[in-house]
Amino acid sequence: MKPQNFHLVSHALCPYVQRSIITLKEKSIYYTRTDIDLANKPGWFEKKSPLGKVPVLIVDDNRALFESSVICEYLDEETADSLHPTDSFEKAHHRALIELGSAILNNISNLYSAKDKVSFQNFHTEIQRKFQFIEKELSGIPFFSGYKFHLIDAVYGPIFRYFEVFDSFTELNTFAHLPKCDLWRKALSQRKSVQQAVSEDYSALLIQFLINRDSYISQLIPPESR
Ligand SMILES: N[C@@H](CCC(=O)N[C@@H](CS)C(=O)NCC(=O)O)C(=O)O
Repeated sequence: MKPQNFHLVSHALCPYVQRSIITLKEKSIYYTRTDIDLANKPGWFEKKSPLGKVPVLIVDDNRALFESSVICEYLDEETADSLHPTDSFEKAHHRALIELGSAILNNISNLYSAKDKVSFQNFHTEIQRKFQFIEKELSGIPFFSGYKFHLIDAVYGPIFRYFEVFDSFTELNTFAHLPKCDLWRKALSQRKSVQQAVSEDYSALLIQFLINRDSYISQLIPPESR
């Protein structure tokens, strides 16, 4: 890799930021980071990010990339030992399931924003339906395709992290009948890069975020967690 200076514009809870950080860590790439307030975006950020979303990767202080999948693939291509499969179909398959991961993140956002129990349960059913599909696609242990960690693993680590927090105060049991997904999520939760993609107060920050949402899930959070 040519000597380059990487700076990630971030947010403490963002799962798309986390997948970029996991990729940086898996590839041992040095980077610096600035967290921004998404409710009060700085002017310099708006100039770099046409969609107004994090993550943004600033390369050598003057070039910027947005969209987490693009950032992860760029970092992967800039460094040796690709985190994508070499076989074209396998690579395309991983990319397709990465897209599915982004759709699951949209469903999770719908889930925690749902105002009533019925829509909350409907969104959860939709999430489980997608994981039932993934359960059939999972070919490896401990990670998606076996022992090697891939970009697809970097995408699903932050998705599963939501359920660790949800499981601490709900009866959702999302993976109760999905044994392969359950093993996969446990393996990802043990991976250093996945653990280090968030700060130690992640769960507390997420719970506070969910309380502030003032939605159905906010009511499920017990007083002792507030
Ligand atoms: N497709 C984008 C999604 C990124 C995204 O949704 N980021 C959220 C935070 S997790 C954001 O910046 N939201 C601010 C906004 O939409 O105003 C990616 O993969 O990078």
